[in-house]
Amino acid sequence: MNFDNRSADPAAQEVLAQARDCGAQTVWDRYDALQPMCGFGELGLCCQVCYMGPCRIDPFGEGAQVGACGADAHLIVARNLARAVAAGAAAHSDHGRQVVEVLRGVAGDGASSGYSVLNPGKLKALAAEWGVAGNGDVRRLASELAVRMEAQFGAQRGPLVPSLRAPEAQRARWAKMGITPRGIDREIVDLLHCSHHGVEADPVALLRAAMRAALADGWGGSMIATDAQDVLFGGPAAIRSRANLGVLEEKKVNILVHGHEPTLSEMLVAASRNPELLARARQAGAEGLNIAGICCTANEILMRQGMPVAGNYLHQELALLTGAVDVMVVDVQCVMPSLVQVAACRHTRVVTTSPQAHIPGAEHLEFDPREPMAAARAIIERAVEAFARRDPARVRIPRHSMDLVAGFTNENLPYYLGGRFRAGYRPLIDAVAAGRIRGIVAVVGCNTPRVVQDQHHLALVRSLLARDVLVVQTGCSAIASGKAGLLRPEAAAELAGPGLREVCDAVGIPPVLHVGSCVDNSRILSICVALVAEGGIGSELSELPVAAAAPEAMSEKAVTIGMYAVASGIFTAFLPTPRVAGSRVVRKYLEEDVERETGGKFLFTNDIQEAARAIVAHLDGKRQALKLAPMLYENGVRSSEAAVSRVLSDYVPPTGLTSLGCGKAQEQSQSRPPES
Ligand code: MSK
Repeated sequence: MNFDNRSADPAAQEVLAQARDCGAQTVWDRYDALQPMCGFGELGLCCQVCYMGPCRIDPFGEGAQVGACGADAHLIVARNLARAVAAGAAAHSDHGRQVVEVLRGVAGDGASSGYSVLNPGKLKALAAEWGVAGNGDVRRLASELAVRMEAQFGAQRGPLVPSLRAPEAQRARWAKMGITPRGIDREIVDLLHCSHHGVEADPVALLRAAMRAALADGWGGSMIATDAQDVLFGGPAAIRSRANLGVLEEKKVNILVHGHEPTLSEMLVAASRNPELLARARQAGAEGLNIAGICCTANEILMRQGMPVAGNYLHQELALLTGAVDVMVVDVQCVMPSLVQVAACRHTRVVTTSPQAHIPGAEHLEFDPREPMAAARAIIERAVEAFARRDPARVRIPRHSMDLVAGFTNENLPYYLGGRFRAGYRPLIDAVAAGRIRGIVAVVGCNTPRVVQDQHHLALVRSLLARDVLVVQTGCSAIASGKAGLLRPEAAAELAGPGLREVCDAVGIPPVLHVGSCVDNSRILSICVALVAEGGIGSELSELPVAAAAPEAMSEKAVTIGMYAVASGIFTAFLPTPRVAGSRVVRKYLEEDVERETGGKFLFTNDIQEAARAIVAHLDGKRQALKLAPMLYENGVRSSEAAVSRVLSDYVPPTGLTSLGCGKAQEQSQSRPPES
């Protein structure tokens, strides 16, 4: 058994073979043991919102067609989906709230005095946007901004301040539909209320309420999280690193961070450079301290610090099975409760840190943002102690790791795309208008054992690149591309169509841009806003030649992200099909009718080739509507000499960016745009 039916990643296949040999169970084993899964549940037809049930609707029309209360299949499917959206919005937005609390404490009110503002430029820009006046005292400004941001969670009336960044035409659509997001918490509570037994009985009205809550996440909680993190920890810049299990180091103390919030992980990175702690590691026989990450905490410290990524969602157990992880420290979201059992096969300590997330059997060291360095030190001390107990004979680290470049944002992209003297989105828009780049597609989201790990992500991204589509990525999808080498500048020459390759070669960027973690999907919205603002390829998001895809969606947050993308006017392919197949009303609304209202729509499918074809057709349709030039190359052949653009003629690359090609010296590893 070579496990290629479980993962497309050779490192994962290697560790899965080790797991079989030592009898360790992983998510794939548990998933297989659950087959066949409940067909009612898969179709979304099982209702558990009251205690008359659970009720289930017979999809073949022979048995019950309504629940005990009279709810039909369409209402039940819509209610289940709405509740997933509420949970996803709550998770992202609560992450945002935690970071804002830390930002408020920067002024020294006792809540989180261990942090400071590392990005005063962004702080001042945000203060101007939010109407915060100040006398130049950065700490005061940060505190005032945080107070305003906090108020967005409890606000009763909208619109949310960050949602005003959306183009006017898009906001007019929301107003007409009655889905302009008000307060973040209010929309989540409203949706839970509407989907309670005996409240909203119109499935389409419920889906509109779900869109409003999702918008409160995308243009509210998530956007606030991204902004507050950038203010506290610095705006990312293009940076080199490596990804996959091979980043674990046999001779060093390995600490893996996993989850989503960067507040502790940033401190761990700082503590890992502390000479005293390094000396302790050496005393224990280690050559140093190695901090790496899983999932979105990894993306956060990758984007800002260049820390290596050990893997995406389905790698969390595999990393422990290498026997090389001394401590896995987790915060919130996407953390499998199984970690403690898997860690028990080795010497690894699992440490939970959030007051919201405990795992029986794990050590709980509750993170206090007033003493972040103390928490980081305590974790490193535990890791050093665990290293001393590590059995070298049981350490088997797959030799797979890949170079990558990450750290692109809506703020620094103009600099990287336009060069030193033409920073802006105009060169990108010119490349799209001239038919060098077909469009821009966001490929985001999780892994799921329902799909061979990474296979959908990689198939879709490769297929889009070949068709001259620039890809932007976040979350575990970005990590999948990182492991496969698609985040290297060289990937343009290897995989991109000739038009995209010309642009990437000239600029020195990879054809796939890593723009961050799950909350950083807000950066993708901001890129779309900037494209509209620059002008020339659409006056609202729904007119742009852009699309989105979640090829291996697992989390409720993925449903929420898809929902706010569609509500923002973006065509979104969602795979595997979520639990909507039991209702033709829900499917028809979300896959067809909603387009007339928001300008966006879903494609639900299990077929990644169908998704790729539909995305390309969508981009071509948008290009046609905008009367853009035909694609300059079709099937690798130059199709129109007339469409020669001026995009690259006077390009002067930003200092250092073209040196981000892999294999170059480490001191060249970060290219930072000028301070704003
Ligand atoms: S971590 S939500 S598995 S992308 Fe953001 Fe990965 Fe999905 Fe979690």
